[in-house]
Amino acid sequence: MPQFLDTTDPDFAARFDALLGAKREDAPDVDETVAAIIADVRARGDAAVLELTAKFDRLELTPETLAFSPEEIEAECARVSPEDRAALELAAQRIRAYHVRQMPEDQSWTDPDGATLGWRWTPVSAAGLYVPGGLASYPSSVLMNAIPAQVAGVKRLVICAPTPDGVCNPLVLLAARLAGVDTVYRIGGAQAIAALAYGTATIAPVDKITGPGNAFVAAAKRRVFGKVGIDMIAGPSEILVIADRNNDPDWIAVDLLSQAEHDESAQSLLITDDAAFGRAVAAAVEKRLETLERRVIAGASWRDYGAVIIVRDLAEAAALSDRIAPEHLELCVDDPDGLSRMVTHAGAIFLGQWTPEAIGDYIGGPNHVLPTARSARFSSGLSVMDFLKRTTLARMTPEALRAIGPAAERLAISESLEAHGLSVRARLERLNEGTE
Ligand code: HSO
Ligand code: ZN
Repeated sequence: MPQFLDTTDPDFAARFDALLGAKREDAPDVDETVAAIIADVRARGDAAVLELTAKFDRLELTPETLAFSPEEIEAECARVSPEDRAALELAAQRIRAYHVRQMPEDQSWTDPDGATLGWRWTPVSAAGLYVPGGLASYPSSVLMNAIPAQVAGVKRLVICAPTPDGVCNPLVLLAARLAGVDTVYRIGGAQAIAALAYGTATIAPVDKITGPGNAFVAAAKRRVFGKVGIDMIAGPSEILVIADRNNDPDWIAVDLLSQAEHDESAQSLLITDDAAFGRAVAAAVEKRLETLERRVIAGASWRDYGAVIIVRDLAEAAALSDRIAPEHLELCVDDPDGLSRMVTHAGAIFLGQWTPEAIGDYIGGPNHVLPTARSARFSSGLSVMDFLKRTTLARMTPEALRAIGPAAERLAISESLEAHGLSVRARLERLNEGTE
């Protein structure tokens, strides 16, 4: 059973704080190992990558077989059933249509002083997407990472996906192909991140690395940040459902379990203004847990980190939601739009009882790479913007320099940066000579 909290309980504030502060991720300290792996890849390049892949993934590769060949990709994609292929294609199409709208526009204007100013967006030249092996090798995540990069116009898009014992997921390769990925390397772990960041004889370096991974991958991404850009370090999944009594408790139960089943450290929370409904949902979760394939994982998450919170009204629910700043927020209430306007901090909002969060994980269109661990207070989900950078533009005319240059000179003097001031003064003097 999860925790039950009630905002009228005298100890509510303390218990809510404890819930927010609970340390869910017990990431092992692998930083030293990762530092050594990165140093090894930097020093020995392909040889280190091949050795580490043989050691960790039990896979003997050569520089020639590091990447899947076009024929191998073709053969793997042919193994995908027509039904799976159609679903993946629909997902790719919907995710692309959503992300195309995110493309920001360049701007340019001339201000009253005569200065022409603006900015221009350009894509990073190359991006590397990490796709974990094993349980968390999600084709949907390939689409969610690669399509924004493709829409942004990234020229070279590669994937690193470990294939322990040589086993790969054909849907991952199909998703990569649908999203315009150029090359898929069958390598993983910190060695893959190091190869992407620093390059080897076979793997050209990239400028930006995105995608989820285990503790080694996360530590490696942290370490190469600065040499390359990274997206974020994603924590375990979270869902907060705000539901009134006009819902089927079983629907809400499976929504809560949909994120609990990701990870024992995932967190599923229910806020409701009806205590009896809250108890009914908790009972429905227990019932579903009897048969759910991932009952061990989902059960542990629900028991250790799940909670049902009873509030007086929906305004109270919105205020608590903002303190939680959940990755996913489901609003199963009569007026989801109204409630949504009362909420500021959430990675993604799902409005109304016909919008289970799983729609967002796969097919809705918005990205499923979202801020976790309350970071929705200051950050957003993955987008086209993550693969773009902005260059500012400024052009002065003689009149514009005459108008605003003296203030620049003044400020340069105040900072004791003489050459700064002189670079403006030299031009202003020419103008004062009247030759321009
Ligand atoms: N809900 C996860 C993403 C995902 N779900 C992938 C299914 N597949 C992110 O929090
Ligand atoms: Zn999910």
